[in-house]
Amino acid sequence: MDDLQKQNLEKVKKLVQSAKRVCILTGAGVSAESGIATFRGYSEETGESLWSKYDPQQLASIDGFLQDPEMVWQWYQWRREVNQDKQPNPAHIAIAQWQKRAKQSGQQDVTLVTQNVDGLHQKAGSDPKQYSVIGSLIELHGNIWQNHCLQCSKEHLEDVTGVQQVPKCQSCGGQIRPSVVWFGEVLDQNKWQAAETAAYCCDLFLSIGTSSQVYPAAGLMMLAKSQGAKIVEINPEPTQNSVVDYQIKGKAGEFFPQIVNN
Ligand code: BV8
Ligand code: ZN
Repeated sequence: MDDLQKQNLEKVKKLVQSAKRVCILTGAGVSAESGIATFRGYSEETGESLWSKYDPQQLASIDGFLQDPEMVWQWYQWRREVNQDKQPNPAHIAIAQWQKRAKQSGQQDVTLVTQNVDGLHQKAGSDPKQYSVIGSLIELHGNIWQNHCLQCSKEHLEDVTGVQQVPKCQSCGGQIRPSVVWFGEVLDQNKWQAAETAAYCCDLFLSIGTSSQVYPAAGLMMLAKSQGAKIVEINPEPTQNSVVDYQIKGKAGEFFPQIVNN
């Protein structure tokens, strides 16, 4: 690690200790060391990213599902199958432990906003709240382990392991779909408002493992900056975000525990 990186790391450790309100935004990169494929860019652990092999408009959009429900359903069933045994890595665990310490001490608010749908933050102990209270986990893009009816939105609680046909809703006969936010769909307004509040009110914004290309999540960093927050990015491939104050060029699982466990 070069001297600038070492200096950045020391400065970020101090920021973490002195911050009052922290907003953490994570993306697929925080789960790469758990063996879950990212969407863009390259990850040592999982090689080629999903969007280099599949078309997101076909497989992660509402239009794609309406066009070919079976194909989209089966792609999500494949993703659930390959990811069902994946475990949280040191980054997920360090975030969850920091949140717990902060809640116990009452000295800091640490709110976690994730774009990830893999459920690993929750598995690591971060606490999802549909309608966030400060210090919890906000799953902006939903959760791949949950399903609901496209027509009446009723939750579908049946176990769908191995189900290859699109299940039918028991209430209205509609189509069951994964409870994730697809391209072209609006985010849950309560979650989005909670995420905006966390970014707006924080004095430290940590962007971890995201390519910052998907909106509106990618706009949270700018919102935090506009209110004077310090911006830290942890990513082996630094993004073009010009508002980043401290760039930690490295893996989340390697660097994040060093930053918060001191
Ligand atoms: C919406 C589904 C209102 C779940 C996903 C404004 C401007 C431009 C475009 C838009 C805009 N507003 C809306 C849009 C359209 C669109 C959009 O943003 N398009 C982009 C691509 C231009 N947004 C939407 O449609 C959103 N809806 O805004 O509603 C509306 C409605 C209609 C019309 C207009 C507006 C909905 C967005 C949600 C889409 N759903 N997924 C699923 O199947 O997973 S997006 C998908 O990308 C995932 O959710 C993912 O989380 C998300 C973001 O990707 P990242 O998490 O950043 O992951 P990525 O692979 O890209 O990057 C990983 C990074 O990790 C890399 O940088 C890599 O270097 C790094 N890394 C690798 N290893 C490590 C690491 N980092 C640390 N440690 C490591 N070890
Ligand atoms: Zn229904």
